[in-house]
Amino acid sequence: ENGSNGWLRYAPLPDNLRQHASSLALPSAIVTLNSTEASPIQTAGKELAAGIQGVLGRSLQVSHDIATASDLSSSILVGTVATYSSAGYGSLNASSFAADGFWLRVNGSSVTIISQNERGALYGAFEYLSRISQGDFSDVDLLSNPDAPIRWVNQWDNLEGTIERGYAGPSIFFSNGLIVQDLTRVSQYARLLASVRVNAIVVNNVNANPSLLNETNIEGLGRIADAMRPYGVQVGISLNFASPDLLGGLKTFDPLESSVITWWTDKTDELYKRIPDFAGYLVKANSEGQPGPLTYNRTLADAANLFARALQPHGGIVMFRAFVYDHHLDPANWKADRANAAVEFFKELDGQFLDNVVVQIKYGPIDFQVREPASPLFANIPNTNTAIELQITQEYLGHQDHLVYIPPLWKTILDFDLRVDSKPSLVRDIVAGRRFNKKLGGYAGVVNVGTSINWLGSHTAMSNLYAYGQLAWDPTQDSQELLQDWTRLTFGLDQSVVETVSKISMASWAAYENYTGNLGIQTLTDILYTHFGPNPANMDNNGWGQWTHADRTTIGMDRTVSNGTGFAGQYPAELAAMYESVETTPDELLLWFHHVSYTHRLRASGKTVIQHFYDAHYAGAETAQTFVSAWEALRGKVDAERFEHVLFRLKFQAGHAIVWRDAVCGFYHNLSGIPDEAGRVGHHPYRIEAESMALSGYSPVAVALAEMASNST
Ligand code: BDP
Repeated sequence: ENGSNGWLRYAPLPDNLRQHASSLALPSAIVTLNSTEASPIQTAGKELAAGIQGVLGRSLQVSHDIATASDLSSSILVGTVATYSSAGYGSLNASSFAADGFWLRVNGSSVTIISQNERGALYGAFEYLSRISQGDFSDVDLLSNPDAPIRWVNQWDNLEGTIERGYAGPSIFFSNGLIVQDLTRVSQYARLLASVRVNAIVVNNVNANPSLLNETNIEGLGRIADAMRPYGVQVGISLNFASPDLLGGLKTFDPLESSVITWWTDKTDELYKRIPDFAGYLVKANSEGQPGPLTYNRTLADAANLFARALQPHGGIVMFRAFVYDHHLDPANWKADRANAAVEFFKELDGQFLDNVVVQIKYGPIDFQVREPASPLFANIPNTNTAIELQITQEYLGHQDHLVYIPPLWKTILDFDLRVDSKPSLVRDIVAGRRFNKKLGGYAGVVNVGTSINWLGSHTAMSNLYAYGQLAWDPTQDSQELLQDWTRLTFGLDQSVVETVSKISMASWAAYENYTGNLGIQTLTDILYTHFGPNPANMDNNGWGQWTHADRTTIGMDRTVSNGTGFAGQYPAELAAMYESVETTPDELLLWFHHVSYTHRLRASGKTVIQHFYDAHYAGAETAQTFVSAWEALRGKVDAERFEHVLFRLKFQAGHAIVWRDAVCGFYHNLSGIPDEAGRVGHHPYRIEAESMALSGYSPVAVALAEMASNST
């Protein structure tokens, strides 16, 4: 049990359920209505056979020729609306199927899986397998359509094989500037993605290397696409905007220059020649040192449309990132608020993007912090297709060394009502295209799996990938129910395992927020590179605009219109008014929107801000300690290999939560001089200081953030 199959283990059912299953009339054959080699329907047939073999120990034959299929009333029939009717089964109401949607009917021993396109049938097969893997053999008649057409993942893999913000080893795609030869893991990854209905992947870093577009690498991308195609996962790439210059030698990358337009058009045609179902481009421009159209005084829309025109004849799309900002801001000028950037750049371009452009917006206005308000950009470009960018790789959330189940955070954004024109305007309805009548839209999740055998370096982190795909398909699903399905599929059906994993996971985001950064102050981490351990001191003197604006008596970014950076005014009127006032801003975002004294009292608890900091950090760290004992109680109920692996990480997290607690509490205690009412801060109860340990081979060194160390060393 090394985790390589993720949640697709098809583990044998426990004896009682197998016995129950053997008393039922179950399908005895599989018929796939498509004989094309490597089509998703063929994959569905193979997957069904393997799954049923694993779960029930029965071998079923797969046939493509209905005439020889034993008995259809006890078969699993897999096909599309078109192949179903041409095979003479009657006609289905094609209009009730969206692209990628499927119909699954289980009627005793007859199982029917029909879809509009091929990959939909594969999704239906995975749905059936998920049910029987969890011991559910009941009849069902389910028509399931996706909420949004775009359900992509992004990998931030570099051509030399490293991964930006990847915590699970080197790339499965690239090595030494080339696409790797053995793509076995790439197709296994496609299998995992298809099982949660992800339909495309961007394989390289948004900080893109132009040589991905050379001839050898285009051929390599073709091999990646071939490896993923049987799972219905289309391939796209990130572009370096300056490629016509850097790779093409044109000495310009002006998006309106005809030589540049021709260069991109030819490149795009070349890609489609090798990869006819190529998904499209992802573009990061004029952000964090990346080249972009602003160099030539062209707009971001000029840039996006350049690619849109090249892709349009082939049916491809451009995901154009809204993550555009200046990372050389002057910390002394705190009103130059990075949070304002996306709306400032994109609002005036609304309506100028072509139909196959989608603006990809990070969920919050800054950068994947532990708590952010929903990005106001979702409300400001009603005439533009949009997608939400979420992050599965735990960049600011403890890498994969801390267990943080993220869907509850994502839900605060997806379910958030932006009240555009004082009408219901949930973020999930905006990105699905419903709210503003757009055809395109959806989800992009930054994943960054690596060569680690369990994909993300942590078994439990896989729940985030699982739930990401499921929520992109249907964002109204319950985070806890998704987690429980994932747990049964991953660790088995023992109820105590399901309850424990559920309890830990559902408590994890709140705990992490408690020990790393409260009241909307963001994750108080090192900003300059690692984004891992605590470094509250660094929050105010960086050029990256992730500021807390803390001094000896006050803290928080005043983002009001009246006295602050004006950010609150980027929201539609009702919300702008709510965030403008300290009285109506929800406590969890207080310091995101307001600059207050440490002794300001919170509305809900009546505690002061500083006392809330102390209490929350102690509470969060204490919760993290309970994860260890809760997991330890499962010894013997989870296979030893994964049990120890998870335990090791939970112990690390428990310790690191204390480091976080003491560093952040100590820092604000020193800064404000305000004592902790409970008398804990500065005394470090429960902590074992380095001085009291017997260690050999170590010598004391001064530590830059004194609060993180034992007596400053
Ligand atoms: C930040 C990451 C950086 C990415 C950037 C992005 O720290 O590595 O390149 O976002 O999303 O969160 O472009």
